[in-house]
Amino acid sequence: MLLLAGFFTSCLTLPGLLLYSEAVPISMDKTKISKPEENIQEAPQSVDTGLHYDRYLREVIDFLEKDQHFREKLHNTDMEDIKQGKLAKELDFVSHHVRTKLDELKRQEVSRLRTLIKAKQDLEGGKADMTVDHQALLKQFEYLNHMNPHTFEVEDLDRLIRSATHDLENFDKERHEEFKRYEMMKEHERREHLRTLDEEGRRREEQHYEEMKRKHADHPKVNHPGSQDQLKEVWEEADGLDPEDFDPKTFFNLHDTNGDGFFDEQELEALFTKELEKIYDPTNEEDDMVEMEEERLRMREHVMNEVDSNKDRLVSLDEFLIATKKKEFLEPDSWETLEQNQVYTDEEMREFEEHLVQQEQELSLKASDLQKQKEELERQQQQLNAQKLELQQAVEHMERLKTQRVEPPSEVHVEGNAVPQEEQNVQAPGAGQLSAQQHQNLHPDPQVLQAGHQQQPPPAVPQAQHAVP
Ligand SMILES: [Ca+2]
Ligand SMILES: [Ca+2]
Repeated sequence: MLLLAGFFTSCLTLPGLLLYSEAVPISMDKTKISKPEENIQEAPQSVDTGLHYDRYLREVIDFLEKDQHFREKLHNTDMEDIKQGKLAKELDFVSHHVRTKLDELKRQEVSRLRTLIKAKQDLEGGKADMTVDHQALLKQFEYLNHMNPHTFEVEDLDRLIRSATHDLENFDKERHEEFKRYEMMKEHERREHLRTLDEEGRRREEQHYEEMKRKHADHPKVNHPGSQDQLKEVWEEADGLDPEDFDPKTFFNLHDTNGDGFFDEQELEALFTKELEKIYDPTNEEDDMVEMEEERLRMREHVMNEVDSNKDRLVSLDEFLIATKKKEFLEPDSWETLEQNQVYTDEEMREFEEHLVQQEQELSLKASDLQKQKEELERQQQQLNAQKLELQQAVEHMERLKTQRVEPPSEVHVEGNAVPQEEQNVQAPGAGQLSAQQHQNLHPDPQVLQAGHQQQPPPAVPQAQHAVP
């Protein structure tokens, strides 16, 4: 039973969006998509959830399902309890072998995260001598307990389940928001473009825009997603079967591509391709393929809401068969397509544009701040240069004074002054006076040192010189 895996992989997101739209020329990463053919053989395999920790998530689930006890618990725990963390506690009863393997998976994952952090810092040009608080950086990854990087504990499983559930549940919401921003940006750019045109150009552009809108809205009737009419069309056109023979159970088995007994989100979305092709053609200027994927998402959400009665984000055969008996299945309302309603309100558009203006202002403010900083630095640099020049002149002046005044006596070496010798005091009686002088010489004013000293060399200095080891 792959309930947990099914639960997570049913929450399919970006990859699911793209899997059935290979011909669509939108620039997104398709490398993460696992091919449906690969899933057909053997036991059903879980599909990429689209989460950045997808691999870790799937490996943990795979290993847990190898454990007899855990598998049984999984089977008998309902989804709400799983989300509440009841299942995680069963980890304590999992076999030693599986626990060891989980520890290993966690260590690998922590090490992968560390590598990521390091790579990110390298990219940002982090300094070598900067001490990096890895612990603090690891904290941002909430799906494992970073305080204990070595073993996989109940808390790790609990965190993993909670994070994955939360992240996946919010995925659709985020995609809708992203799509809204996309549409507003498109409109904003259109308006900006209009501003650059003269009156005649603007008139023509507006006319063209309206024409494209009309063209896009002109398409064959779209069936209500999940209705008998819609599924029958798939049955007839995609499966090449006789509409007279339409049988819901056969239909279900045909389109449960990975054979796990459920329609997951990806499998549902695949059912809408026929409908979407009525509205969208990638070769048409008026058809936006990003909008097509939003429509696919809307359709899947609608069917999931109607049919998935236990809310596990999977449609079981039973749920499907019950739905096919309902009035909405047999006599559906018409489906309101995406272009029939603007996805953002005028108020939202106004806010969006205000935000853009604000961002621009912040950027220019930052730029002028930087310019000021630069000017200040230049001013300081000039000041420093001037000070340096003054200093240089002073040194040169002193050098000149030195060479003019000093006739260095052959025996006297100024450097000797720097040598303090306690023994000298012992060796030479009455050297207290000498010592005081030496002391003075040890801490001289460098500017008067040489001249003053050489004018009146202390009598014992040459002697002291000889005592230097
Ligand atoms: Ca399935
Ligand atoms: Ca269900």
